[in-house]
Amino acid sequence: MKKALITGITGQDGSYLARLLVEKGYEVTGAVRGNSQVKLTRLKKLGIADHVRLVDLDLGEINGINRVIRATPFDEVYNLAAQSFVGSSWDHPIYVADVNGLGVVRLLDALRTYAPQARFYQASTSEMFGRVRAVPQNEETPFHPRSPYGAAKAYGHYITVNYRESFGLHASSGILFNHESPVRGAEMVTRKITLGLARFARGEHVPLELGNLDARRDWGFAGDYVDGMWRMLQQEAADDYVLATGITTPIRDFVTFAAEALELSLDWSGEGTNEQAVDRKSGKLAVRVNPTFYRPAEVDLLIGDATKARTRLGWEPKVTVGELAVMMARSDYDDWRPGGPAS
Ligand code: NAP
Ligand code: G4F
Repeated sequence: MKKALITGITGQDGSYLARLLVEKGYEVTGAVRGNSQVKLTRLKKLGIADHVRLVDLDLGEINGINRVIRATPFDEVYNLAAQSFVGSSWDHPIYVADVNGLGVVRLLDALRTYAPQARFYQASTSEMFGRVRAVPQNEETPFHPRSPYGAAKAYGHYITVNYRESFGLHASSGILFNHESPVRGAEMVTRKITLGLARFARGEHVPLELGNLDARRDWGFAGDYVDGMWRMLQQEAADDYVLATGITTPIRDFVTFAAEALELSLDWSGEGTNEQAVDRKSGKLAVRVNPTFYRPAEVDLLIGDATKARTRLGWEPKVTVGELAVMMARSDYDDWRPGGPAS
């Protein structure tokens, strides 16, 4: 039985990856911060909470990392833990650098010292491309991060490559474009949209407030992307791979897809900060722009080229952005309870 460690197991990707590995017969250990406060909501929703062992580990604390790595001879270590919300990274830039950047080298150095045989996956991100230098973006595209989050993740990526080249670790970096699901963090735009519109469709007519509707993202389904992570660690040699769908969609269109899934018909008008959408049936304001959700620097366009992953890993994304919006909107509609949608 293979043994895997997943940091960030309480997050969206951690939960889906844990389910995949348990289904494949792995013994899964999940690293969590402070056992008394552990959020098991997602693991429970995916039916996996009772099938994983939890250990205490914070990426900011080297002693805990060393203890966990020394205690068990892991075959595979997936580093999914991070402060993952780009929007708040300007408020906590040093903490984000510590966890998302230095946290990676803490883990890599523990592996180098105590478990050089373990295979390592680093959760890198399309956010590193930032102000994109090429369209579409692939493994060769230079980075130009636009946020403290993206800058910290770029360090995490390069130090993963460096430990592979310096010490021969089997360390791979997955440059993943946005991937979503019904357990996506409520602060991310897709889930914010599906939660807000589900509430509206249930009759609570509170307008959904969003920022930049013109930004475009390459959105896939988290369940497909964790399969790509696993495939990377099954290769004989470690490497870096982009995972993406190759389709880019403006935020506004994701709103429309989710609205249609809930049988809402939106009438858009205005531009920039005056843009809004009214629900034709009720005549109520359903969506409006609030500039407080604009970012100090924006990533305007992401569209990935996953040719390398397709050809070398045999990886294919299966869920389209339209299907994703339907899946998420219906889930939030079904889970909605009076007084507020489930988060
Ligand atoms: P998520 O839902 O926000 O999960 C993040 C996880 O990291 C949570 O389990 C969180 O634990 C944990 N964590 C945060 N700070 C930590 C610390 N100091 N020490 C240990 N654990 C800590 O994120 P996700 O969407 O699953 O993404 C997983 C990873 O992929 C992240 O590294 C993210 O940056 C990266 N990524 C995500 C996407 C995407 O579109 N989803 C794309 C590219 C890359 P708590 O539950 O205690 O908060
Ligand atoms: O959903 P978002 O917050 O995701 P973002 O910034 O692309 O980051 C996500 O994907 C990255 C991969 O590229 C991950 F590395 C990262 O951890 C995270 O999972 O925002 C998407 C877009 C942005 O352009 C933002 O300005 O949506 C725009 N947006 C417009 N209104 C909004 C809102 N974003 C949020 N969160 N909230 C809004 O009201």
